[in-house]
Amino acid sequence: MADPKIGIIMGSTSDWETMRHAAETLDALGVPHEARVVSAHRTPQRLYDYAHEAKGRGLKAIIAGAGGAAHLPGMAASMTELPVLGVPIESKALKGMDSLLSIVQMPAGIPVGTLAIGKAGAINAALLAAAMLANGDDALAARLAAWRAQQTEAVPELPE
Ligand code: RP5
Repeated sequence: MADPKIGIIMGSTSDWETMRHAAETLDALGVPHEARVVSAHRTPQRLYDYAHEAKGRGLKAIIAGAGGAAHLPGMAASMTELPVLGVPIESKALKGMDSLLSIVQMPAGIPVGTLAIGKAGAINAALLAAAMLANGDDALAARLAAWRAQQTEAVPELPE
């Protein structure tokens, strides 16, 4: 995608099943984005380069998904001034509680905006990133409002 504004990174290809929901939500809102596999422990140099270059390449926020000992969002946040939104991936062993606590419990000084575990977190990270961009983009603000109105209209009054 040309001129991406949001970078979606994840620790493994196995995270894509969750993180694709962030990408699809940004697609629906017309927000240019990119997706990359960037592991804090398996590809540390790739993470270093990505985080250090992100702002200069024109990205406005990073969505980082990781599972288990999920240090990717915090490490990324330590190396960029861009806002970083963390998505805890639902791990097999601990159902994502490990990922959640690893991401949310950042010591004071380097923030990571932490979302819910799994698909809901991925979607909400995209919505939050879009809302940040919408502060300076009236057309995007209108698309975001329309997306929410459509969601409201799609909720039936009766359960069946
Ligand atoms: C983390 O380890 C990734 O974010 C992923 O959620 C988890 C497991 O990775 P794989 O073993 O499936 O590659 O780094």
